[in-house]
Amino acid sequence: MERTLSIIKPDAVRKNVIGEIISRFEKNGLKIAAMKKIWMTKQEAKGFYIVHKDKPFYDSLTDFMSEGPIVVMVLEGENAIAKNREIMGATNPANAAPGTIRKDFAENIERNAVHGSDSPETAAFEIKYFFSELEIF
Ligand code: RTP
Ligand code: MG
Repeated sequence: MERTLSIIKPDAVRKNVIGEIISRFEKNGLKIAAMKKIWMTKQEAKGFYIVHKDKPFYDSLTDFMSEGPIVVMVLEGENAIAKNREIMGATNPANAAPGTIRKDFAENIERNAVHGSDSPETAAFEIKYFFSELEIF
């Protein structure tokens, strides 16, 4: 069993599609091992996306991720990291496959509805950023 961090981003929370997104994870065999709704400060968003600190989109991305509440989850299952990214679809919704979350709910390459860890190392960092081991079941 593998764990990954998933975020429903501010654009999707505002669209009122939290349930529809979670349902796609469950239908694909991923289990919600932990979940909460939070509102990050700009500083907290910058800490979360520290790997992107030198990218041109870092400032805009962290403004977006702190503009409203988000839902953070730990998803658990076989190949959870890859499976979650498959369900999410490509970063840019214009390139996302039909039936993926980003194809159906993302607005553009930045306001793209969901986040998912991209490796075991980032998953470990990202899960710890939001959850204590005592909150994950
Ligand atoms: P994520 O980390 O959110 O799961 O998305 P990802 O792996 O598909 O994309 P990544 O390259 O890690 O980028 C992180 C987030 O930054 C925003 N972004 N904006 N304006 C741009 O060119 C651009 N590129 C990326 C997106 O919100 C992306 O999900
Ligand atoms: Mg990424």
